[in-house]
Amino acid sequence: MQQLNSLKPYDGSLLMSESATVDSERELPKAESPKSADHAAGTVSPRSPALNSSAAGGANPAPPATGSGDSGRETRAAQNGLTPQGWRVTEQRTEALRRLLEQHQGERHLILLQDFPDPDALSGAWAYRLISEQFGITCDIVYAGTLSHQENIALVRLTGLPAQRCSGQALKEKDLSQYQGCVLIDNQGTTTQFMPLVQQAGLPILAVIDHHTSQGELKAEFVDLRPQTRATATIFTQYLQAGLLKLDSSNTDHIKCATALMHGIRSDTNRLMQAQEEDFLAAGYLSRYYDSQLLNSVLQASRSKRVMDVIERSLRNRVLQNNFSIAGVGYLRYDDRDAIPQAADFLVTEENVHTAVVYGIVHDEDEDLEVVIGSLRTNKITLDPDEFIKEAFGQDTHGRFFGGGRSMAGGFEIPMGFLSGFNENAEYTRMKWEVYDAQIKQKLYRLVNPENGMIRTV
Ligand SMILES: [Mn+2]
Repeated sequence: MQQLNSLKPYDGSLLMSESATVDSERELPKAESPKSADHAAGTVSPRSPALNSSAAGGANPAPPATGSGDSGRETRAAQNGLTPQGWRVTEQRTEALRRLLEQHQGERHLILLQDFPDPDALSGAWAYRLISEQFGITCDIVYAGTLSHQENIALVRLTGLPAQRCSGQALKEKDLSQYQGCVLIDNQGTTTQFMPLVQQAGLPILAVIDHHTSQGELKAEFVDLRPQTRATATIFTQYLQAGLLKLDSSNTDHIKCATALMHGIRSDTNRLMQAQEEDFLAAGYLSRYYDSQLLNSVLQASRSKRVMDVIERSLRNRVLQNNFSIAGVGYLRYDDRDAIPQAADFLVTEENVHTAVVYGIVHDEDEDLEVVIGSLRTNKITLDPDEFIKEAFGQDTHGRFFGGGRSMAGGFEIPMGFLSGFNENAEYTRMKWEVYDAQIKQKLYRLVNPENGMIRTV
């Protein structure tokens, strides 16, 4: 892998921002191949032996949800990469969701995504919306932050994915009384600024469909939490396979949604390199419907100049110490915050570097908001990003960590409190950055420096 790294020119076209680190050596050579995305897409071609059994279902793949015998169930379970028991659970949950939607026919629901929605969340929400339409339910998909990664922007633009940004003043003024309930997809309400408003308005949570570890008690009519599943898009694909919505190849919305789900699975499994059997088989099912050219266009989305500039700053400012590459990039706009994980993705490809940490101060002048955002990427199997970030930065006064956890992958976020806010004075702004830069470096060096024996490994 090191060899590949050192020989390979930078191929940045296919980096996913919030996909986690590579956790298995076996997977590395593929991961570093310049054409890895094509390879990954290739794994879902009908030639793949793993998918032949699934393809054998023929042109009418959606099995009836209920009322069939156990042998049929076993076949379908095998097709979905689940044990018969696992498939039964999926069928039961699909039925429970169907009942929920039946009970709420004709209503209007709000689908809440995390503030910085990724393809997994976006595609799952779209699938939910299409499923709900069959029950006369209207869904508005909203997020309170921004779409930052160029691939996510491309996904929404190219597929016409019906998600709306609702931030700042629009968020405060959002009329929630038009909704009868809300739905959380690929999150549990802890990563959306909408949650306090929803609670204030007394809007009931109807459904939570997510694959992150449980983040506390949730009062919802329907909960499908699967921490063992790699992507929410996989869960939704299984709902489709269980008959909740019959995909139709002549329906462009279905084709585009299948394409989005394929992208969702890919991006949450590090281009399928961390996919499990059920993810591959979900992708295999989608391969009958998705538009590979459209997916290719999404993946080819180019970076903005400002993102390129942040990557350049990370290169210029990086400090190498004990195979760690650490770079502060100064200030960047809120809309470009995804440049940070992308810069980290790039720095970790340098020879003799196993871990990269990139951070900067993200500011939103409209909102007068400033926050330190950072991202860690590692190829080191024994380094757990979650542990490392928790160890490096500790907790706030409420005992909350500044990052880590599966929902954050290798990300961290440090509020600036009293020092937050834009200042006209360039000298002041520079000083403020230098203080944060020095403080973060000091905390990281404490772990990076092996003399102290403090590198946390698992
Ligand atoms: Mn996800």
